[in-house]
Amino acid sequence: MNSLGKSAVVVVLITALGGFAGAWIAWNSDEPTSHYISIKARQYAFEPSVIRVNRGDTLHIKLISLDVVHGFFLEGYDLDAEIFAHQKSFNIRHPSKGKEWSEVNEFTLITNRRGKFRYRCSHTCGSMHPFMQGELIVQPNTPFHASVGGTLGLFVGMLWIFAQRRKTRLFDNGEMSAPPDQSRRAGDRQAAPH
Ligand SMILES: [Cu+2]
Repeated sequence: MNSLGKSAVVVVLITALGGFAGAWIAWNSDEPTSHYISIKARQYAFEPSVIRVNRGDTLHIKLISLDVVHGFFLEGYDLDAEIFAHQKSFNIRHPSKGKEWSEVNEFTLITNRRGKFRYRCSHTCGSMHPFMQGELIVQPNTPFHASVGGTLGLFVGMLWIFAQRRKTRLFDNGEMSAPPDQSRRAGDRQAAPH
């Protein structure tokens, strides 16, 4: 392999290493944040209709209905709710654990699963009821950290190549001590007749 090929391999390795380091840091250090979210239900939408958080965050959720009885079923988190119009409290249950409702003013959810989870109205509330839905997006944070790590790695790799090139150039210009046979040839050239 020539020196250019070797340099390329080194840069790729360092970049990948930086990326992995960034991803590893992200994986182990999702800083948990608390979010206080009031979700308003009305015919036929949830407000907000998209909730974007990071994995490991704690969500304190209040559900409010502005008109009729609505439901709130969150995919992937085993949660269903029943929201009565203009009331502070609402009912929740965990479908996998039974049909009993419990009345609460707020519930807490830790976003331990990544991905997109739909929430939809689970109580028939009118003609457009099937379209009443929103989306909880739980982001991993990983791509950002990995790209920062990768960029840093690339930068270090470039510096390394630059240092290598510079060393080679100094040799070529004779500014650094060259091997003996080369200096002799340079001397011969200078001594040649004009
Ligand atoms: Cu509804």
